[in-house]
Amino acid sequence: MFEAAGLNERMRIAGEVEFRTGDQGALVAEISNTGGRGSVALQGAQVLSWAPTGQEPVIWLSTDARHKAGKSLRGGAPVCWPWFGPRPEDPGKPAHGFARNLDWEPVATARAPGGTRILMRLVPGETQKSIWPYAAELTLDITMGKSLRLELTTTNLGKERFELTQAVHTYFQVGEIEAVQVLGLEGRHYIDTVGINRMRRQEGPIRIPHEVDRIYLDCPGDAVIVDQSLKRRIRISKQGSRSYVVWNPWIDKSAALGDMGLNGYRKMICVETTNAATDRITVRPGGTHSLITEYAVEPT
Ligand code: TA6
Repeated sequence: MFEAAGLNERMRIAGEVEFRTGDQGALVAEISNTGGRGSVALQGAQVLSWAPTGQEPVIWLSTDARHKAGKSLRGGAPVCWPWFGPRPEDPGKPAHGFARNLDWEPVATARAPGGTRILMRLVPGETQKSIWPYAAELTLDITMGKSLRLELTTTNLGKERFELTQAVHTYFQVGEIEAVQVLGLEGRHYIDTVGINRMRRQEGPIRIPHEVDRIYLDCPGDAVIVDQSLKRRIRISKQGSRSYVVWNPWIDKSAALGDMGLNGYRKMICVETTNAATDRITVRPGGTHSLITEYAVEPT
């Protein structure tokens, strides 16, 4: 659908944005500026990497990640849309919707105060409408530099309102999972989806001593990943979302997934900015909804 040469003719920024086939075989926009560097795949508009200057990578990507058309790479920041998790009406459909498996259109690139900006766009076609019968446009406005800002905007182009659940399903790199805590969700209720779904209440910071797969509810504020091993904190701020998902597959689920790399689970944690479970969004005809999340590294 898109070729690097044509994209570079229209949107290359010398020394800052270059489209090429990346290390995993995916067509990516490579971004580099004084604040940081990274890459975004056209498939799924998936951020595959991001490292602020002078920092270890903040986004984790599996060592097993290899591009395959129609399948999201393990890691990065996949966009789950227009549903999060299994499709309630039809669990047989792909989990996490179809947006992450499709090629998005790069619309624009630009230098920006926060770094480099790239706008990507997806308009679901007839195939998608056969399983999700609505007219919509989805854009991801990415600003990458010292921080990483992702703005996911849905526009309802049709005559019927529709409901959304969605996520920016980001995999964060950590030094050693057992030296990690997540702050900001203390006292919140969550749906524990490991085994049978159960509602629980978060007592103190989140730690990861086993498989964790939780949807935290009524939490519009920041979350902070405290990594004692890499001696850094990753602050996650957001707008347009009242829920988070915290996930680590641990050993058995990693083996079942088969693409987490050797002990990959020890080097990652997903803290996903979501509209999930009861945090559902309704978009009326002509209306829009934006899910915004921003990541910044702080010293511990
Ligand atoms: O966000 C957590 C989760 O829903 C887990 O249950 C697990 O399925 C994970 O997403 C990865 O899903 P994927 O479809 O990318 O393998």
